[in-house]
Amino acid sequence: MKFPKMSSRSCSELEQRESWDGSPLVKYCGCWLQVMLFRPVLAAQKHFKAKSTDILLSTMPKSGTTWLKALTFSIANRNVFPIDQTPLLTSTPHMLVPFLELNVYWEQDNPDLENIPSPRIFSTHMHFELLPVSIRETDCRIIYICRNPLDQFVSHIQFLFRNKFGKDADPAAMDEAFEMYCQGIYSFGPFWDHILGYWNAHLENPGKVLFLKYEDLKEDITSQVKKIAEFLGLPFSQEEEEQGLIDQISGLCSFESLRNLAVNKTGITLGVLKNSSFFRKGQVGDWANYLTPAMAERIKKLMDTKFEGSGLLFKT
Ligand code: PAP
Repeated sequence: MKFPKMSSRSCSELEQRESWDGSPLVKYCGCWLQVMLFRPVLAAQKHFKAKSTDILLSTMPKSGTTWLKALTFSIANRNVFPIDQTPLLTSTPHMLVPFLELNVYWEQDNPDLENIPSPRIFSTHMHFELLPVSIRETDCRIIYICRNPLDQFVSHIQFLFRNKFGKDADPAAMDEAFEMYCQGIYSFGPFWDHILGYWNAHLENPGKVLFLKYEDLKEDITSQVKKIAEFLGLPFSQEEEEQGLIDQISGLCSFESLRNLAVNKTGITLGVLKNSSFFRKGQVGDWANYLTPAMAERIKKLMDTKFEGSGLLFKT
């Protein structure tokens, strides 16, 4: 694999824009990042030392991050915590699986991560091309989940409205956000580069990068839970299957189950985001309630153009 050479240029030398929600963005190696994440991303690139037992969960925001965190934590730790004593009952998935750029390297450039028990599970919204070199060069595994861009856009906008970022939830605000989305100018955009980066990495090395789709998990969670376990080298034994462990994990991590836990109904994450806002509807196709036919057509055309020849298809 060939990767761009990382530079440690200062943010002020790079192209900058204001995001629709008012946050300043910087374009780094073709990826739009919130300016406040530039330093943590560089710190992670410089200092993160991956171990071969590490698991990295990677996503565009609003593509199924919370769900994937709950599932992977449960699958990887199933011999440590019985389902009825899982930390997921009292901690949010985001507390159990920290983001590299938003948690781990947020306050410190070089935190000590050595004593975290294996497997260490981290998450990121970074593009594949921005990942710390050690992640790409060791045997650690990456699980990527993506979601059809129509639902992902709507979910993101509704999340910002719910947390009262940027503009009020009026149609003009939606139009402005939509325009920037189609230009790829928003935090961790453009979606096509984000998705294609991991898709190509998966095609090149499927044993290292597992590529999942939110819609497939909604359609058949059992097969996807098995797939994750097998990818991690932790397949379910026949005895576990007969005991119904896959159903128990799927049930625990389902939208209804997580949403109804007290820990996910109250409190905040990252200082400002309501925990409840991570559980809105959890459906495929909710975009139809928000996007006009013309808007939907524009995103579909973008998908056709950008994903042409990649073999990537989305259920919308
Ligand atoms: P993040 O990237 O900011 O962490 P993320 O968890 O990817 O957010 O996105 C939240 C979306 O996943 C919400 O979608 P919606 O706005 O269309 O409703 C949320 O409802 C959905 N979600 C959260 N947990 C689950 C789950 N257990 N099953 C299915 N969908 C879920």
